[in-house]
Amino acid sequence: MKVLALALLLVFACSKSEPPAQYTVRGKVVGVGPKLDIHHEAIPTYKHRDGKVKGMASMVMSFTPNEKTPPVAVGDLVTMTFTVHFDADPGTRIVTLEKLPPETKLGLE
Ligand SMILES: [Cu+2]
Repeated sequence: MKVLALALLLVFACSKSEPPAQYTVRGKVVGVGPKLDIHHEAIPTYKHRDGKVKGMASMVMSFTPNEKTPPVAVGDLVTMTFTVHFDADPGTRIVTLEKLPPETKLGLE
């Protein structure tokens, strides 16, 4: 039974081997905790779960930082690259994040 479970697990894992989609976007930090809440600009190239490019509007979303993510504060403007994992937790993971000059004009809605 254990072997079967392991086999199923492997099949499951292999079917999800497609690399997660990655996007680069600018935004403003609006919340800091274990996750960062970031009001991001629109992402026209965003692919939905069905694989179709439908874009994502400007909105506030939570992103999970990593050990290399520099400390940020509410109000900081940033540019970041993140990955989307539709069936995993966390679903949105920061890959790289850099602060932008505070005078940067962002298109937030
Ligand atoms: Cu979003």
